[in-house]
Amino acid sequence: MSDGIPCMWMRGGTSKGGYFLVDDLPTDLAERDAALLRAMGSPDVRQIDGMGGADPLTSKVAIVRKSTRSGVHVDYLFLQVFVDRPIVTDAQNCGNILAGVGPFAVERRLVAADNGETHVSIYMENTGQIAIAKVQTPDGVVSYEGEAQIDGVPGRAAPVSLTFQDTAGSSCGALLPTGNAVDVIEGIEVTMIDNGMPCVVMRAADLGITGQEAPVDLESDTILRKKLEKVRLACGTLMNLGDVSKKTVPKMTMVSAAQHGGAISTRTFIPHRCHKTIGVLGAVSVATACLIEGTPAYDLAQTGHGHERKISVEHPTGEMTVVATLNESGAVVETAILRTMRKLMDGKVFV
Ligand code: NQM
Repeated sequence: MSDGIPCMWMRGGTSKGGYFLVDDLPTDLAERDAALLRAMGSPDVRQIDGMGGADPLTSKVAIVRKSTRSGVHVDYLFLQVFVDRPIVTDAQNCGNILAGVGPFAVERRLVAADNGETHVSIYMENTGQIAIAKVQTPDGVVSYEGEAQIDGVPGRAAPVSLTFQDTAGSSCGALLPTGNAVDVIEGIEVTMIDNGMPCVVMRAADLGITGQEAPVDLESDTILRKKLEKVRLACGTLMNLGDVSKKTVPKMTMVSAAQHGGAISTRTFIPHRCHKTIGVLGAVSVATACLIEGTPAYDLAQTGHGHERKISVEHPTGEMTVVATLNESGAVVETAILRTMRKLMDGKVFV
């Protein structure tokens, strides 16, 4: 048993995980990953001997440091700790855990708080891009209480708005890594897209589902899961992600017409569990696909008009609205999303 590693446990959006200062973790990466696996209780489907919640969405880590980059407050590295395999990967970013990074940075005094609202600029190390988080800091102290509500989380909390610019090609090198709005893989029309998160977007109907099924039912559909994994492995290479068999990207989103007044309806595998909602940057990428003519999502989506579009992405437990700003040629140049977060525990985790 170690002397314990200082950390804060937070809910960030619809995810949950441990937030660490880089200096509190071993510098040797193998030692660091071993400590994080032990902290979460992985590998074990129940994560009974650790803090993880037996779900990829609650087995996440943020490592934060004061930034040396000009105009940037903090650097944030996201790590996904697999639940059932001894793997810790930095191959994806996470916009939900990002929602807690600004408050954590203020709490740990990496950023001086303003009276009212503090704008924290965050360099996302996984993708080399910047996000701005607006954190509520009345009297210079982080407030977790508030009236904001996001689907997938009960109750209300303080809002954190996240703004992203230049997220196209975050991990794949280009918004449409194959250069096409649509490709046919394993007989399915797909859009391979990366506007902050590598995603494969397909029509639900082409996979033989309605797209309104509950995640638990989709997870028990072994034929669907096999098909999705075949498509995913093929797309991973085409998306410049290499062999993705041990990676949590690309995400696999099946779209259908919106049922509740939104722009589009989604069911997303991340990639082996079906998301109860949808990831933040995943939603940004899917919303972007809705705006590109020729994609399987384009014809199904209701995206409105004008330079600022509010794209409500429906998911199994509600919706997530992506506010997309388009330039003169109709390309998405900025996106914003509302999240909430909450500090759950501040102390030490024993590994
Ligand atoms: O897409 C889950 C989540 C995420 C990632 C996942 C995320 C994002 O909901 O930015 O937030 O897709 O693995 O936390």
